[in-house]
Amino acid sequence: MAVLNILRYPDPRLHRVAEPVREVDQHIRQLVRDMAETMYAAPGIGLAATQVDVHLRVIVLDVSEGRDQLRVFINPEIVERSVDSKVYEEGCLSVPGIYDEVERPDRVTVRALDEHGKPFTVEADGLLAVCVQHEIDHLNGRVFVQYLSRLKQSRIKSRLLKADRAVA
Ligand code: GNR
Ligand code: NI
Repeated sequence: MAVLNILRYPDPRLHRVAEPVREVDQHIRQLVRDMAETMYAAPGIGLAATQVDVHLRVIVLDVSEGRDQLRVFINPEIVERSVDSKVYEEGCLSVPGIYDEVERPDRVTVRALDEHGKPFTVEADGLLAVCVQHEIDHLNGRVFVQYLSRLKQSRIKSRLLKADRAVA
């Protein structure tokens, strides 16, 4: 097991589009374990492979209170979205210290493979719906700040670049 390094916005690698997993094998299961360890250590409620510079369609997520209900989504697809939307204050491990409101469909139905390659479907609402959409965005090279105004995006960029310079 290993805690992996998380890329920080505005790293251009966060905008790569992840490739579908061809076969859910031991290599993928090891990636899932490392991603779960990284997510719990951060701590965060979700993590997309893109954030650890692996450009495969793999997500781990745990929105439970007890932090004991890991969910794994491989090659996730949103097959249905609700017409009604909801605004939620989002954050991201790749955009530390920044929180802002994003509007998304309130409920989504997601189809994916689990860590054994078995297909499943989940109807997500609440925090799970927010988080799974946020993670699928990462796989498509999209970071939540891209829903914000240009002005906010450029302020966030300079703030994070400055913070990174301060620790370097
Ligand atoms: O830990 C996380 N919290 C969070 C809060 C509100 C909306 C989305 C998230 S996901 C985030 C972890 C992360 O960056 N996943 O990509
Ligand atoms: Ni994120």
